Amino acid sequence: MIKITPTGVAQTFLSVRAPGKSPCSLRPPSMNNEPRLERSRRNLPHWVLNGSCYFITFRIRSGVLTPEERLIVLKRFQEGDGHFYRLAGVVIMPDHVHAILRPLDGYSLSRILKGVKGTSARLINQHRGIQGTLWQDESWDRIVRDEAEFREKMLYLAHNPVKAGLVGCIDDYPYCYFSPEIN
Ligand code: NI
Repeated sequence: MIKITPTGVAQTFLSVRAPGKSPCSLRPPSMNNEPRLERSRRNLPHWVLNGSCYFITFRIRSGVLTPEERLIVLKRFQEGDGHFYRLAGVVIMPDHVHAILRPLDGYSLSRILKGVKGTSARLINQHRGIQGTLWQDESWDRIVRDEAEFREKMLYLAHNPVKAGLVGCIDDYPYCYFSPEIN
């Protein structure tokens, strides 16, 4: 297995682990049979083309999401992938969500966020048997300007559950997704 160094060259940039633990990557070795750097060069540029890729964050209004509720949010994000946006990565934390995505033609980021927040809130409210506002109205977003920033943000996503002490290795966190296109 390969671990991260500051240069990141020829490394799998999504390898994330807690300090002192053995390295791990996001995918089983069977999916990593192509040289990683080659894959990155071929697959990354279209993600960051024309300033069309966004790093987004939104937060729960109060309380936390149960594991089951985190799966509901994850599923909503994955269901929109290929229809309204291309999803590079998403991590559902107990009280907030980070995602990196590229809207498809004809879909604005605000419309996408409204959709994913609205539908996930409705499903979670149903699950809880309550009504009310789940997410904070505001979402935070920024354009991912280049490949370096894309890599940095993807790593940031993958580090979240490890940094929060929820798991020792991102592989062990079920409430996240990273596109197999990216390695
Ligand atoms: Ni976070």
